[in-house]
Amino acid sequence: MTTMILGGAQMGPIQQADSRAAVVARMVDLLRAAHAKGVTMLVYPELALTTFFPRWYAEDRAEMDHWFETEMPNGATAPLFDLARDLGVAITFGYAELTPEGRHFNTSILTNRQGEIVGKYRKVHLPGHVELDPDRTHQHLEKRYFEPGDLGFNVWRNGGVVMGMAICNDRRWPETYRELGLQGVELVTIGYNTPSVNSQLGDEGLAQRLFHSDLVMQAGAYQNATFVAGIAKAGLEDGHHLMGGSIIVDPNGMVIARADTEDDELIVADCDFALCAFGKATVFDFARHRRIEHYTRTGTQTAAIVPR
Ligand code: CDT
Repeated sequence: MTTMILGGAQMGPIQQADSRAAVVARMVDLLRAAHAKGVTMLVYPELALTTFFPRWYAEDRAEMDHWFETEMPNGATAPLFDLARDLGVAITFGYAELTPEGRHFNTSILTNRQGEIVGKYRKVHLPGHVELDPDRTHQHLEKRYFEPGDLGFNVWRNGGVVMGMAICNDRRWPETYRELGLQGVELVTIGYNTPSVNSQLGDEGLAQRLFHSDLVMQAGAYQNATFVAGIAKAGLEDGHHLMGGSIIVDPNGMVIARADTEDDELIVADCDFALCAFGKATVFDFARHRRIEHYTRTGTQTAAIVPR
């Protein structure tokens, strides 16, 4: 059975003025620290190379194109890919992707331990809004700058483990985990940038936002008998606070590693993927217990239809 030392590379804030080279240097430091602890799979946050730019409004969307990568790897990220290959550490991280056709996605990639990209995911559940919203305390314009991912939820066998990716807001949706669970996922990696304040509910409070983050990932892990690594970009970024709370969750839904800072911080967990097999063969043996004849709404209906 496969075991793996899994690392989560939480990242502190990235300011608008920070160069890609400076950010990649921090990622390289985290990678070296992870390797020193025996990590062979390292998870970085969503939009790991830049500030969380969707908080800024630009009337002309093209003004934001400088935050996007047109190829991956590229000159700026080459040192990270090179070191990951040399150390034999598989990595996953998020970035803004601008395709040759001019399409914009919130993307993450997965490499194998040879430093080759083996998987790509484009964020499906884009939160926020399209137009400037003066009623919010801050903007969250992902729906303005990205289109919904077009690749769906896929898994890849990587280092003997069935891995799938999701990005930030995806973690709040049970459909994310179940789509991956139905492909036998054993590790779901999720990078996130979550503001500490709800722009539409100021008194919600950080404790409740952290609780919701834990809640959804622990439930997703348990209900699909999979490990989940949810890794934050945290701290005061361009005057806006992002929450931390990175965790690694086991297939029983238990948190087995947790970050306690809002800075660059490595968390590590020794994962025995045999743990996934028990849940997948018993209470969450989908083949025996799922009743798809009663699930048609889930795949065909978006909004709730409420009886009058
Ligand atoms: N990056 C991202 O998806 N953040 C969202 C914030 C939602 S508030 C509009 C999240 O779910 O954490």
